[in-house]
Amino acid sequence: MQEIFEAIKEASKQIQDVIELGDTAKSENENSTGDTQLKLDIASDIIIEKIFSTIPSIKSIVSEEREDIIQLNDEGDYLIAYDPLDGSSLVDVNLSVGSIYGIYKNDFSGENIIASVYVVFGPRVEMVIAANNEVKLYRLFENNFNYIKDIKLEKKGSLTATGSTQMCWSEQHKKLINQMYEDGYYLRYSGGMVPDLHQILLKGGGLFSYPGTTDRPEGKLRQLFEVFPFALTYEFAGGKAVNGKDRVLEIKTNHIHDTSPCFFGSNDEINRVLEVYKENV
Ligand code: P6P
Repeated sequence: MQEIFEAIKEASKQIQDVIELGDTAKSENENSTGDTQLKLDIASDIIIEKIFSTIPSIKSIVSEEREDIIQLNDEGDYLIAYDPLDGSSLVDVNLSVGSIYGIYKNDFSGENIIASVYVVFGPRVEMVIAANNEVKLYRLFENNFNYIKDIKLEKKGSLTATGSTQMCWSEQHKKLINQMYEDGYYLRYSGGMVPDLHQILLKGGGLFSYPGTTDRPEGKLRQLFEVFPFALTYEFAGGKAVNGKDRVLEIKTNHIHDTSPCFFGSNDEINRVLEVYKENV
């Protein structure tokens, strides 16, 4: 699997260059979930596919930007689902964006994800690899990704980040978030899941939530290349990831672009979610 991590490092250096070029113009296309594709999205996707197609151990890939699975090597061992540049529209306002990769064996399902990688393109470029029950942080400096430290979540955190708008939240979610504000949690939400989840991991913990909402009852974030990779990362860091009731990595995927309500966090915060969400408010 090391060759996959090296391939992601190389792709990330090229994506950083594309971001600096800053062509965030809209393309004429929409992706399979109806999001308008920016030229940045398409350029990043092409960079990743080109590099992955040189790695014999990769059997097939799924991209947020493509409708179908792309077969690469029949003899390959690994399946990779990725979001080439999540939150790309934030480049327009100079906020951090990121790439997300889920590495699977046998099939694209929560129970078969074995590793995940995400890359944050911000004031610095940082990469986090979750594998073998460990989460390791690397930072790009002078063209090398240097190991910085292992990441571990505290039992209880202080930050909360929650998506969508209060107008679209369920009564349970309103109760959960209002309780957290009353209990002194700090709201830290940029609209980019990669930097938002990275901040909670590095700043001692808390809760990131993108719940089922009145306009998106099944949630907004995609299972294979957004939800499952971060679920694995948070679990390997000592936290948990649920959909409001069940462990995220045990939910069933019917289509490669399926979404799921998702809550990632430290143990105490996830226990809050489970408590509130089991009530009929
Ligand atoms: P909302 C970005 O478009 C994204 O997919 C995630 O990165 C982010 O967490 C979410 O959508 C933001 O959604 O509805 O809060 O603007």
